[in-house]
Parts: sequence; C-alpha cells; structure tokens
Amino acid sequence: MSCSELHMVGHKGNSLNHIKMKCYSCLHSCDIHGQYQDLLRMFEFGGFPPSASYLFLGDYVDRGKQSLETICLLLAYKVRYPDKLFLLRGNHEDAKINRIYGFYDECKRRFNVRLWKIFTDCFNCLPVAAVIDEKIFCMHGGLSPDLENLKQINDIKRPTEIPDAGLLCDLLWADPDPAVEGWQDSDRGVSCTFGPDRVKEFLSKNELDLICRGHQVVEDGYEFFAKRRLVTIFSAPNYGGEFDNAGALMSVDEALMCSFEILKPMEHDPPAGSSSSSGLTLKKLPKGSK
Ligand SMILES: [Mn+2]
Repeated sequence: MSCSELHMVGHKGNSLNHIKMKCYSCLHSCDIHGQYQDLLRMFEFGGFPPSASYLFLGDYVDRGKQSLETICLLLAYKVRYPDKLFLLRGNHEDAKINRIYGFYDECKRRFNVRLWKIFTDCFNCLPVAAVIDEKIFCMHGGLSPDLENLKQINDIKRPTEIPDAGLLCDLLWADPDPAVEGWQDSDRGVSCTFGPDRVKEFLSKNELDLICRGHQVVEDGYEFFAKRRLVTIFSAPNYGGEFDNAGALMSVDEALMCSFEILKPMEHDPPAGSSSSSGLTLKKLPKGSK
C-alpha cells in the first residue's frame, strides 16, 4: 500500500459516513488498541471481509503490542473492500496522544519515525462519525454541547488534528454519565460528560433511534445507557492485560435489529505457543489458526 493510497483511505467521502443497510448486515467494533490477535479472533468469529461488513469506531492503535499489524490490516481491507469496511477516528488516532501511548514508540522501534508521520497524515483524514440508515448514529466518544444536527459534522474540514475543545474533540472524547444531568466537565481533563437527558433530546430532535459509541472499557463488552438509547461497545477482551472484561461486537441486521456477540475474556494465561485460548462463545477457532 502506498502513502498516497493511505491518504486516500481517509479522504474519500464525508466527515460523516452515510451507511445504507439495505444489502447487508454490519458488525460494530471498537477499541482494538493494538490487540492484533483479538482482531483476528473477531474476524474468525464474525467473518473476514468481504463475507461480513464492519464499522469500526476507532482506537486501533496504542497500548497493545501490535498496533502496526492492526492498523495495516484494517487499512488494507479498506482499500480492497471500500464498501464493506468503515473506519472512524478514535481519540488515539491523533499524533499528540499516540506519541505518548505506544504507537510512536512501536513505529520508531520497528521501522522509523517517518512511518509514524505517514500514519499521522492518514489519521488526520479519517471520518469522525457514521449514521446507519439515518437511524443509528455512531462515533467514538459521544455527544457535544455544540452539536445540534448531523449536518454540522459534514462541515468539519479534513485533514485536521483533534482540537482540545469543541465539536470534533467531544465526538472523539466525550462520555455518558448516568449521574449527570445536562453537561459536565470530564474527569479525563478533556471534553465533557453528558446525561441521559441529552441523549433523549438529541435523538428525538434528529429522528434517530440509537447512539453507538466506544471509548470506555465495559465489563461485558457492551453496555446500555439512557434506557437503551445509547450503547457502549468495547471489543478488546482482557483490555491491556489489566482488565478481565469481555469484548463485544454489535451486529445490526437489515431491519436494524441489534444483537451482541461476545468474545469472552481469557481465564488463564495460555500455555506458551498455544493459539486456542480465546474462549469464544459461539464458534471455536479452527486448530492452528492465529
Ligand atoms: Mn478512546
């Protein structure tokens, strides 16, 4: 894949991806964070593109050991099957964050800083939100006090860095909080948190059914909020080796019915050389698969 192809991956289309569900169902995934083996398990589980369609909600790099394999495979699929795979931007697809949390070091150690800069240019072009059949609104972080309607998202010019505040920052950084009414400053020190009231108001104003986002580790891999008007998806099981969370994919069918497929966390450390430790619930990995 050439640098200019990488650039085009992000550039094609609007800042807001419109995805039609007429011809296929789609799996939502979020927060892989360099856990490449888990990405492969997920594809084993849900089907490798183009046999299944995917919308990824960001945070491909940092923290895990194989950010490069993760992002390269996803971008290669995007180039090969542009209508089967959609990649949104997460708050880690940003130079000032992935300079610190692992991706820069991995690029430098395994290749060079120039490669990291090429990825930075690509990340600066990625779309930031998607809407499925005009009903399911998807982004990495959450709502923004500056967001009134979806059209505003298409007005976001790319390439762009992620600013420290404002609409783009909130879409990639904000979190729901059941204890909040309206908006509040986030403990992250960036962006804000929002209450169930904001979710309800935004959805009804824009005639949407559901918000789907990632950005937070949740124990079961998915978690509802605001009476099932918002769902958090987190796909990396045993996140960073520090949590014993499950990972989840949300599956959406043509009738916009949502269901969840769970990658169970590992209960024990796998023996050296073992490749059958994923503990998938519905489908066992074929022997010898990686
Ligand atoms: Mn995040």
